[in-house]
Amino acid sequence: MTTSERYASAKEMFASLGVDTDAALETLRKIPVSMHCWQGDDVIGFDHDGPLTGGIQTTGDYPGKARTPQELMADMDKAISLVPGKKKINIHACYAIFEEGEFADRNRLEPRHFAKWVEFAKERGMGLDFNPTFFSHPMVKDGLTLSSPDPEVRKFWIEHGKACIRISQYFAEETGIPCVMNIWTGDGFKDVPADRMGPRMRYKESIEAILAEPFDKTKVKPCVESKVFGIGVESYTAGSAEFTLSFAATHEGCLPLMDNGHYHPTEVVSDKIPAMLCFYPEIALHVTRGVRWDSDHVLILDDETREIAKEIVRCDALERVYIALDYFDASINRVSAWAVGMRSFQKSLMMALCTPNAALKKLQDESRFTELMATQEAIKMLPFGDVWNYYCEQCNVAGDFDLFGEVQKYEEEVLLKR
Ligand code: RNT
Ligand code: ZN
Repeated sequence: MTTSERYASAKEMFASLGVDTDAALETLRKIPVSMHCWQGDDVIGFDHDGPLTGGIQTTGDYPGKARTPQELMADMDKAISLVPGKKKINIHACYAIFEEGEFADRNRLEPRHFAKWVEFAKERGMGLDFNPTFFSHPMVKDGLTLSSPDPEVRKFWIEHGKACIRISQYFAEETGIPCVMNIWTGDGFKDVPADRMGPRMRYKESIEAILAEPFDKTKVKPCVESKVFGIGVESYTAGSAEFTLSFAATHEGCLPLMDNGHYHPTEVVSDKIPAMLCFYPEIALHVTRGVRWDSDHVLILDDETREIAKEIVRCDALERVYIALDYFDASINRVSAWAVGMRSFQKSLMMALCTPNAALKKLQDESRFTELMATQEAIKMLPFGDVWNYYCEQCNVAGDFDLFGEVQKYEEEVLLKR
């Protein structure tokens, strides 16, 4: 049977449950998923020679990592060619691209230092998301940036944040697509703090100072990302869940960003999404896979990934949730890491879109819980794979079993020659 024949049969099966798979794929094609540039070089960037520091860590030393903007962009292009549907590009301030002999420190960054990224995005018809980089830098003093007791340190990082707002506005204006700008710092303490509120008050004031930089709220979407702990800051983080949630709730135009690696292991972001949508017009996500902790493993098609996508779809919130991926595995082929992660989230979205959500809601509202459980279990066995394969074929990208071959070829021809 051909892929189309299989799809035709699957389509009939889904239709008998009231699901229009053609419409689902049409929607899927238009949902932007932001691909993070930092998977390509283990979160290093181009503005320093040092290691990754500041509460996050990559592990592994797989050959072929990108060392220059050209290499990173080429690798991203390869990954993009393996991912169906609409993409956005997510970059960090440390990925500034300087002219030969030029350098600007983080607090002096200008839009022109990102002109090549704008060109890259525009040529591919994609939007750009942005992140100030509050790590891997000598002005991170004793692990602190925006919450530091040292006013000079705070000033430096506030200037960096403001510069990033201007760059984000430039991205939005150039691409015509809003730019999500995410503020995450690793600020915190390894051991029991003597003052928990002081750093948070300073953090609050610093973010307020950054957001005082004028910007168009329809173009720039500043976010605050929370975290329960980081490497070396196990006992306390300034940007805890309550802190960032309350900050976003009380500062118009600022969105809460949830990274599903940043909570206690039995907390799930899928359940937080519908709670937050009751209050926030828009929210943002970093989708990752934490294995026992915030390990940033490559996204796969696991239960929580599916559940996150389900909530976005069944809350009818595709226009209200900004989806970005955030993980970094240095132990495997990085192009494959991007492609597998992006495809996994798109598969999750596809499955959510091909689920008879209204019928299931009705069962719940009518308290038909036995039938609900039996039906939800039956849905798991529907021929989603036939729909996915057809989608890949329609989008002219490799099917799941061809993906590795494509990556291997690129590895032999390009990555291993570095
Ligand atoms: C770290 C946060 C943060 C970073 C990126 C690189 O735990 O998740 O979002 O991963 O900014
Ligand atoms: Zn994150």
